[in-house]
Amino acid sequence: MMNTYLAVDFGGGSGRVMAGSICQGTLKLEEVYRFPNRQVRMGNHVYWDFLALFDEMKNGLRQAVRKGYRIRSIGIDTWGVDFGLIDRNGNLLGNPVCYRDPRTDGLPEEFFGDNLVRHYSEAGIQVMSINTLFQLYSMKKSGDTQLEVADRLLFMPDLFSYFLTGVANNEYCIASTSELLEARSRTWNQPLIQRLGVPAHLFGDIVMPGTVRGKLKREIAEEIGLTDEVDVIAVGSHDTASAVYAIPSTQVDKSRCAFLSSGTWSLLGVELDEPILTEEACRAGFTNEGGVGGKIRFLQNITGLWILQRLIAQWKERGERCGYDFLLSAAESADIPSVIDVDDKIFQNPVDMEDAIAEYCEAHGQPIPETYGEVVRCVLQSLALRYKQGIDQLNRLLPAPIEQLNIIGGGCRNSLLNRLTAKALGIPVYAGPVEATAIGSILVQAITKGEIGSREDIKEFI
Ligand code: LRH
Repeated sequence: MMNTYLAVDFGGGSGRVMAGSICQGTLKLEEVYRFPNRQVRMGNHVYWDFLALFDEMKNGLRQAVRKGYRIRSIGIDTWGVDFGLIDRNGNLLGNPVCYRDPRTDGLPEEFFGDNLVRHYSEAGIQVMSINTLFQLYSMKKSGDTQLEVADRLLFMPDLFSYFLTGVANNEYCIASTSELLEARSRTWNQPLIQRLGVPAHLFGDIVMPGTVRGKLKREIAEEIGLTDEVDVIAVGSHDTASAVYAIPSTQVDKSRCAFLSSGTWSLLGVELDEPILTEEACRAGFTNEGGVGGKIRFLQNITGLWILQRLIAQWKERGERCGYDFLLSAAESADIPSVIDVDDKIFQNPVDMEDAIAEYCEAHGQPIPETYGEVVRCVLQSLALRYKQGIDQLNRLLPAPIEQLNIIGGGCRNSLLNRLTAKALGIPVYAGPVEATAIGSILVQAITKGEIGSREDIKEFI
């Protein structure tokens, strides 16, 4: 029987467990289980429901066991920046707060004032109010008592892995999204942590992708019906890091090939060996996030299909007819000139996304999209133009211009958006693989287990 690696991938809207096996230079992939991930508003905050997510993950693992896979390891990836705090007895001190919570509004300006460029030359991270740094700053400011008793800070994939293994550590790629690492040394930025005023002991050992975090706890193995010992492996545990690791081999020189990891967010950039920490990169909103193999993901965080996802959810709640295919074909034939700035704060977490779009268009003297088709067309063409702006900015920062774009992740199924992007960019655009994140996670696990030597072994296939 073939060795199977499980990728547990948590996204902003849903999570899933994928099973992957390497078979004669190809990868067999199956989605074993999928479950929803909801943000819960309670009191003054927006939370993730960690307990429900943990339970659903176990349901997915149990399902994989039932299917008879020979499971060798598990790897966890999630969205960036969010975290949980545990006390010295290993108990979770409250539900992780969602990065869309407004508690960090205005804090980057307050924290850095005029020192932004200097800070960027060390951290290299796009300063966004959602980043862990500002979440901690807001907790500090409000006198959050969790900070007084917290022993360790664990980013979401670290937290899931901790409760699976009992081992607490911080994986490099996800830690890099915090804005609390030094980009070059790839270690904690101690002076910044000191300035922030939170205890240094919160930040633990940084492990690289490919490190075995620990064995799956016996009681969990029993609970899901597993008799074999299984490793929990640190993969590129930031979802984008795993996705970028799975980018297919390309016809053009790699340095001229950009990626767009398309989902709730659009992550647009290139893979580099070393960070770019210049003022120009800072001003253009680029981030130097950690990649698998110590690489740097030099990219922009762009608000992606979130706007469309919210619109669809909202229309569904109202009982309106709005399947994805129907909406895309309506958008295909719609004709509306309006363009929104997808990164405008107004779209971060509005109560009503359609109203937010109307408000934006009105404020900017543009026609308000009325029909489903017009609203969706407006969103998609705005995204395509934003990608064009991102590629132009990349071209100004890199030694040679980008000649090809690879769109990976679930969003690359949106063929209208792909075409609008290709038209805006004027370079070849390739779509796929949809399952890049799971593939990247499974590749790291298979390499760690010694089944393949490197990602190049199956890159042809990808
Ligand atoms: C996309 C993503 C992105 C950001 C955001 C918070 O899922 O990971 O790279 O970090 O979530």
